[in-house]
Amino acid sequence: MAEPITLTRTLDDYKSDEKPTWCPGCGDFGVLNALYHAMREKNYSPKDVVLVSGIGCSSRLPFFVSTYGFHGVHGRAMPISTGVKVARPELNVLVMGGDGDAFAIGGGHFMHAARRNLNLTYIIMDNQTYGLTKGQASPTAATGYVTKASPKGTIEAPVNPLLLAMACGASFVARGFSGQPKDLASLILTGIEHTGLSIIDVYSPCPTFNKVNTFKSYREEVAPLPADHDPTDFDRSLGVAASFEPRYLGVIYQREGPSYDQLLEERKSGTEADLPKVLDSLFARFS
Ligand SMILES: Cc1ncc(C[n+]2csc(CCOP(=O)(O)OP(=O)(O)O)c2C)c(N)n1
Ligand code: SF4
Ligand SMILES: [Mg+2]
Repeated sequence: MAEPITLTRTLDDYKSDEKPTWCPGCGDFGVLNALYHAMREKNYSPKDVVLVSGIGCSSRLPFFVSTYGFHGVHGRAMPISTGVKVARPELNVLVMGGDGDAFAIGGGHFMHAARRNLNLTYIIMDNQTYGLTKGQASPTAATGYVTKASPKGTIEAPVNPLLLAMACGASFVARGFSGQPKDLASLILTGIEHTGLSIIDVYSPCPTFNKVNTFKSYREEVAPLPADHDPTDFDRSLGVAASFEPRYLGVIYQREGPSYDQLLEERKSGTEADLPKVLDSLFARFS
């Protein structure tokens, strides 16, 4: 039996000196709190954690945490975290950002991250809008979403992040809600403990710009997973992921298997002896 972890840290150990700059009532506060709790539950030393984000209101999150952080480029949280994890696999790397960051400008990276299966936790604060740039429609915005840039409402269908992740080969696909931060903390913890990429799409309302998808509307629409849900059953999990009445919360799909970093370690051990030869040939080519 695993030794129980003795918690030696408090939540304050994970808080930076920067006070969150989000609007009052922003859903991202709930995600931040859930993250503090999950890290404390793991008893992480802040120096062993790296939070990587893109650009957006949600991507500011690393500022408010006392760990290492990398506030990157819009849509590029995944390439940056891939580099960090491959270079320093012993670090706990969590990736975060918005729905625009993940599924619009970062959409191509999302697909490859899902199939690559690095041992990372990706928390998407999905407010179904571009919060930072004043509320345009994001890829998850509902059809008909009215903004200053789409005064007659959008005519596109939204992407379903869970189905997208599953189609791209993700090994852990979950949905959370920032209005239920306790459940969200345990979902993040489960994601951290998963071997491989855990993708957690979190409903995190933007009360300033999105007047459609609110704490109230989500509360009416979400539901816990059916009692007999089996997250290892891919086919049935697809149906659960596709449902909008209700929108299920929890681990929708999970499969076991080696992560990219594990496979890379195996590969490295076989080729280490060749490394000087490879370097010599590179120097010869570029000198
Ligand atoms: C290359 C590039 N294109 C566009 C922008 C403008 N921009 C900044 S944040 C953002 C969208 C943010 O939306 P989301 O990722 O959903 O984050 P949120 O603010 O909603 O948390 C856009 C389009 C940018 N900073 N860089
Ligand atoms: S604009 Fe929206 S997403 Fe951005 S901080 Fe304000 S409430 Fe949050
Ligand atoms: Mg957004």
